[in-house]
Amino acid sequence: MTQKRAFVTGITGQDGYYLTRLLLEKGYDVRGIVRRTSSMSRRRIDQLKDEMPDCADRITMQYGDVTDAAGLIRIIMELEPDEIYNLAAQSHVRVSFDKPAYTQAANTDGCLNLLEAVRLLNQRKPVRFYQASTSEMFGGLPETVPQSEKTPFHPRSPYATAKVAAFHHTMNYREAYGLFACNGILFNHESPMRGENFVTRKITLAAARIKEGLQSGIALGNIDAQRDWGYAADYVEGMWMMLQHDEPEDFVLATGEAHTVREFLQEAFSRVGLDYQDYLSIDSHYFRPTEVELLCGDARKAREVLGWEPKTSFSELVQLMVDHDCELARQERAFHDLGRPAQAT
Ligand code: NAP
Ligand code: G4F
Repeated sequence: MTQKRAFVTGITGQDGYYLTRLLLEKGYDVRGIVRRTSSMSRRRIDQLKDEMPDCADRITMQYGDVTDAAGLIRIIMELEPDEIYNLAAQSHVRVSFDKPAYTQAANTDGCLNLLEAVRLLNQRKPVRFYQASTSEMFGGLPETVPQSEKTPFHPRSPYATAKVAAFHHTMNYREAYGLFACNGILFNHESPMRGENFVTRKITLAAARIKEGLQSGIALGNIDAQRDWGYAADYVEGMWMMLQHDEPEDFVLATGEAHTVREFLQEAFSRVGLDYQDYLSIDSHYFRPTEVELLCGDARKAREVLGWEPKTSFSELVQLMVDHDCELARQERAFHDLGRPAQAT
């Protein structure tokens, strides 16, 4: 059998790391695009290459941006991938209120640009497309819980409205042109690879650094919001399963359990033997003009049709993130100690 080729946008992000790892394990060649920035943003993929040296030659990166339609068409027509995973996005909800137009360009137009390229390639050879849709599209109104594929959308941020448009573009290209195009409606998923300004990682880094004496406190916004948090490594498996299914369909991936940010804090700080209340301050800067109060998903369809299930519990997730960040904090501490003048005895 010939080796499968996957094209991944957003390969330098959290999910890009876990999805690429999974695809390499399954024998794929993986091509990713990376934005040109003044300093390199390939930290996670460089780490992956170190972790899987035997597979490193099956990852190729090239410059590209999902807002550059012509560039995408050129790359995709040259590469002729079997599967395309569109993970690229301005993915921070709070930031989307400050950068609404850019968020729409990356999150909606980026998806549309890719769908056009997929439509062209599909005339030459079959190709399967995954769109990273999100539970944010539901808006988290308590009367909609638990949210499934049938729950109406009520987007409450520029991020979510842009993702709703991309969701509909994906569905429309499937219906209009017969493309194999799926939306994965993923609830929050976290890991040690999570960006530092999402609430879970902000908390686990703070707990670890406070424990090592590297930080004195943590400032947060709404700690009563509830999220359905799973482990990113489990969720990328679901993305891949969607593209192996016989029919292109949309699926929710979730754990079905909701926890408040406060509970996450409590669990993370107690893992390092601290009481979060001694270190927490509330800062209005982190509140959003409209909040998504309660996300809790119903992933029955993915379980029954794909056989997908999350494998990692809330407590296990918090523990693995805190333990990872404690190791980072110890290294940071050791580095600082090296630079200190020796104490006079
Ligand atoms: P992430 O860590 O923020 O990664 C986003 C990726 O998109 C990064 O590689 C980023 O590149 C890239 N990107 C941003 N703008 C781009 C552009 N214009 N052109 C090309 N690449 C661009 O996000 P994630 O957590 O891995 O999430 C992956 C996808 O799933 C996103 O679409 C997100 O909206 C969606 N999603 C995430 C979750 C979740 O809980 N994690 C849940 C539902 C849906 P740089 O490295 O250069 O910034
Ligand atoms: O960690 P968050 O920023 O994630 P949010 O907004 O749920 O979005 C993430 O999950 C979505 C899936 O549902 C993805 F589509 C999206 O791309 C992203 O990955 O915030 C979680 C909650 C919010 O209610 C927020 O108001 O935590 C609250 N929060 C409280 N203090 C904070 C903070 N969030 C952040 N980022 N920083 C704070 O200091």
